[in-house]
Amino acid sequence: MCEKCKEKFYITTPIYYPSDKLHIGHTYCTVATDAMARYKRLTGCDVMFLTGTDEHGQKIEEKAKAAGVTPQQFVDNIVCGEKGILDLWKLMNISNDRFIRTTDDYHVESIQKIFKKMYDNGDIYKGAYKGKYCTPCESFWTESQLVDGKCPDCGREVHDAEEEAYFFRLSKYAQPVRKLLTETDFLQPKSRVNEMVNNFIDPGLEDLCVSRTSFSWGVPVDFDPGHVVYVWVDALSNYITALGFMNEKYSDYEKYWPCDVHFVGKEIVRFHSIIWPAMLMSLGEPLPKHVYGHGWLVMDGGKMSKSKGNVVDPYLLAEKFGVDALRFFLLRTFPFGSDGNFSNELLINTINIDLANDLGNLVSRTTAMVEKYFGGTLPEEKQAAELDESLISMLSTLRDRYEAEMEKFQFQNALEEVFKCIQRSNKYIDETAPWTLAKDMEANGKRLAAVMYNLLESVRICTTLLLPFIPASCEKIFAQIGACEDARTWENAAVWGKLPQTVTVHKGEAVFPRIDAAKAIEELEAIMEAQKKAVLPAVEVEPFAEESVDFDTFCKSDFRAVKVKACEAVKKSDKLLKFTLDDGTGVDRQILSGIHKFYEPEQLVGKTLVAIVNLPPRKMMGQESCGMLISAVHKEKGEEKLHLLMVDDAIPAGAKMC
Ligand code: ME8
Repeated sequence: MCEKCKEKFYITTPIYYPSDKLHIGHTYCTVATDAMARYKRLTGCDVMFLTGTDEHGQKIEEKAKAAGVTPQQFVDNIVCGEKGILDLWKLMNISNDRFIRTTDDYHVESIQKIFKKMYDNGDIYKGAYKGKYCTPCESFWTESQLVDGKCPDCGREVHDAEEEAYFFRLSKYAQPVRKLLTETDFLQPKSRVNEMVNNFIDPGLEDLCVSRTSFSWGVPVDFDPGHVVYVWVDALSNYITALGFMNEKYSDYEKYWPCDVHFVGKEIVRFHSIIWPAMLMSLGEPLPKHVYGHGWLVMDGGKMSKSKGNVVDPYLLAEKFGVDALRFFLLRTFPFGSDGNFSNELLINTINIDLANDLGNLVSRTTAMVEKYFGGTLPEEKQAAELDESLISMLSTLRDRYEAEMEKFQFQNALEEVFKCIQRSNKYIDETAPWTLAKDMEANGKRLAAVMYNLLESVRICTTLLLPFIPASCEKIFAQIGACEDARTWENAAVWGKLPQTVTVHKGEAVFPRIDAAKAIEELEAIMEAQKKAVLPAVEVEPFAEESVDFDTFCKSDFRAVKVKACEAVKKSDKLLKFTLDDGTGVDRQILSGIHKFYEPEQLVGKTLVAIVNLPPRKMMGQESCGMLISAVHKEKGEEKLHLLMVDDAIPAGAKMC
């Protein structure tokens, strides 16, 4: 087909905030988009795959200030620096055709023109904004949208904010957008439609504040200095500015717009399915065909986030298990539309079961047998048998079943279809028992050659369909089974018999070696625990009590200096130490304290401590405790720390603390 006649396919990921290093959750969306783009290229489409970075906003401005650099230096480092976003996409073998940064000059120029066009057509007007603002999310919220008084997206504190601002007449587009969501398949999966309509459109769509004056790191509104364009107007427009909309840098807008699908995480579906179509309606431009809101990768039930210390580093996993294994795991394990709970066990099991056992074994057994029984090259003459038919028919129709799932963005199901065929092929080895046939080559040589050929054909078809997911590994497999270019095409994935009859195999290294699960999990857990600790605050103290206590009540507590005469561990207890104390009364006082984790008894003998002595006596492990020793407690890197309050030894036993 000539280049011009090729079907166009335009697909995007969200543009990422370069505020922190990206984690495996971010990688998920980009890998899915890459698989889709590679699949469409395989089918013969002319694909435009766009990704990029969303570099403006208050959060970046604040982070740069805290780091003592300019915002531009700050984002340059996260985008282009070592192990930055560009490096990560290179590592993950992401095949994007274009990369946009919202700080690129051509994008800035387009944004100013887009803003002006909507202002000129009356959809943007000047007003004053009062509301609740969440700084990390850069979002204004109305009182009714808050959840327990906090930001509905991230759950953090919001604050009152008021500023002169421009507004976009989002309310004007409520009905057309509602129609788009409810009467077309624009927003997928379908389950996300109700959420948008019930939570955002039907309660009343308010006009949207689209400029800010409280910070300056953004695209300036060129006709009103002091205002910068709201970061979401700036960010969403990337999908058209990157094609050359209202700029001279590119000229692909006519060719690729409207977009076939925007892949986005579920928390930003609101921006893509309500604000974005409304903006395009205002600009008089065509709407994207689909927005697909995928689920989150969660860990221990919560979204991964750096502040929770539960992020998983894609560099670490790719280094340990290989890029393809990681790409495969992400799309094979979780249905794209739902949340998926990440765990190291799941990752390693998926690699071991699907890649090492099923696929890896099929390839290595097949190539090893062709080498062993035929010196690597199959003979021309073969003998078919009825047993082959079910395998051949399952493999010849695989492409259609796979295609149906890929067209719905159901990666997990598409891979399931492929792996059913791989499992079927492994079963075919057991059914045909080549090692038995090989015992009498004269009688069974032709039959054995047919069995081997069928296995190689199965591998070829499955590998072609795995190309979008594990491209580098597929190349290795093709080389091992001797598949030439022609045998690797989409067309031939639905045609049986495309490997030459006298194909030569080249058995190589195992493409997916088996992982020692217990060892790998132990190593990963140790690394992740260390990472978790590294993000915890160095020192954490208890929040101060909010309730005040009146002076008389406070004075009722009798704090005294006490001297440690003896100290020993309580038998059968890991925690308790028993203190014999001189409290100045002439009668020894016994106090038990659960601090053995922090002190050995011999460290404490002779010390002057502080105890509260008028608490009612308590029994612990059958022994009486008359009072409580006072300690300072805090956490360091999440670990509890305790220091007994020790005072000057010159203070006599029994002295009152007041
Ligand atoms: O939202 N699992 O950028 P972002 C799955 N700049 N996906 C996840 C995830 C997880 N644990 N964590 C993040 C933005 N993501 C905006 C987009 S588009 C015009 C502007 C996904 O860097 C998230 O859902 O915070 C989103 O789709 C993408 O990563 C980028 O997130």
